[in-house]
Amino acid sequence: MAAAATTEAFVPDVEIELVARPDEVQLLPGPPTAVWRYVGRVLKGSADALQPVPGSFAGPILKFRKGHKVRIRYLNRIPQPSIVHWHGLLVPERMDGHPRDVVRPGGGYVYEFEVRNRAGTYWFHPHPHGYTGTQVYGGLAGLLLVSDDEERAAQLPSGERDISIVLADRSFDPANRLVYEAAMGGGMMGAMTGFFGERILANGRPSLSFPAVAGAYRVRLLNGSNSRIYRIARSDRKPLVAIASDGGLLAAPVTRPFLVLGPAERAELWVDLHDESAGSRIALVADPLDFGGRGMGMMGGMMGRGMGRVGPQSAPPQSFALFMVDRGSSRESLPARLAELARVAPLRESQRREFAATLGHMRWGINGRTFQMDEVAPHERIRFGDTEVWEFTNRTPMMAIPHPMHVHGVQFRVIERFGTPPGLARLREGFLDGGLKDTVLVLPGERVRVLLTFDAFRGLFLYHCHNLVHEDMGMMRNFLVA
Ligand SMILES: [Cu+2]
Repeated sequence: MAAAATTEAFVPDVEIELVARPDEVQLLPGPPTAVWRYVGRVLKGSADALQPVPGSFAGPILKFRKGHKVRIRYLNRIPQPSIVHWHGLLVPERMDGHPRDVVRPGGGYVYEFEVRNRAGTYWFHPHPHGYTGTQVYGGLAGLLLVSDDEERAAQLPSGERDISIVLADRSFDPANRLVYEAAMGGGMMGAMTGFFGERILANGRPSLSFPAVAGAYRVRLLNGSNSRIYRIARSDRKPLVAIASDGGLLAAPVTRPFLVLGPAERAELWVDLHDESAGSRIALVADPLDFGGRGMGMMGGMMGRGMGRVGPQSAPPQSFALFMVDRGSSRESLPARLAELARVAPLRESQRREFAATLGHMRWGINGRTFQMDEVAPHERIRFGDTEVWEFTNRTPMMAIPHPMHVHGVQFRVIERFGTPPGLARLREGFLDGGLKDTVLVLPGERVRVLLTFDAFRGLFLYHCHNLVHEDMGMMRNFLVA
């Protein structure tokens, strides 16, 4: 197979070895926790291209520049077939981590691609069919940060004031072992709603704290959870200032009372501590996410219970990142403009496709279909170069569950949301729909229209729900760009 070997004509700027392997990490008091994790090393290029995350299962953080040619030698040392997907990156089909390209335990895969994306907070994780949830839960996920000249011009906080946080929920047994399957076996309702761990971890730790100056911080957030949705706010209830979404900088900063971040979504915050005096303690907190029951009928109540069984949906706010201001001050000003983003204009010849969440025989699907390795339905064939409107609908009367819908191979724009039930309308204040996105949370009852242009690569790509329990049960499909 071509991807098992390097290509002679490809001269990488950065070459990395990335190994997925079992390990043990001290996460909680008591015995260490057995995890799977990625470990890596730089074989060629700047040592800054790979930054380990100490004391965590998450990571390492990969750092690339736009335009760089990257070669990654992936080695699979976990006892399951696996493959790596570079979430949000525009790469050729055979570099995208399609489940058909899984490598067996002991095998490897060589990735070669040029970084085409603009600066932003992307990430990487396994993508085998049926095991993605298990493998991500085991610890296999890391951030991939892209930088470029436009970002540099914005002069955002950098160095130790550029902080990356991966949020993920986990449950542990009394011996500190990760619990996933047992909870999944907790019945049909568990499989329908997803998995909700008892603890929220930030970079694999119960909480993070940072000695801070009275200045500004750039905080990158990834929801790396299998199913949980976070509602994120400041402990002092000042509004959040968001500067970037999945696909990089917003055109201009926006303020939000809170952020709603579904699985796989990213956001970047400008955390302003200028007005804080020495001794101040400002935290980012994950609030209970009240889906309520009103406006969604009987099953709304059922979902409320399912999601509220454990964790913050029914628990008090949990602080996951604490800024302890005690080290002087600095002055930074928030740029009024951050980046050039094309206006989302109505299309002249828009091709519109609808992709509906469907439920059949207690299995989630899309338009009534579930994942088949090579199958492409007639409505999943796209002409290369076309711009289209895709409408994701979430209207399953028997089950009101949010679905974070992810499309590979593109960064898209959200055009419109319809049909948000009155009981959930407040959550809309927490979305960053104005930027480039690769994953969009579709609330129960909603229809969300996104604008996509398929001009990056021809080939077979995936779109799916990023609730990994849903994805693994088949709420995933191919589309073919030809
Ligand atoms: Cu889903």
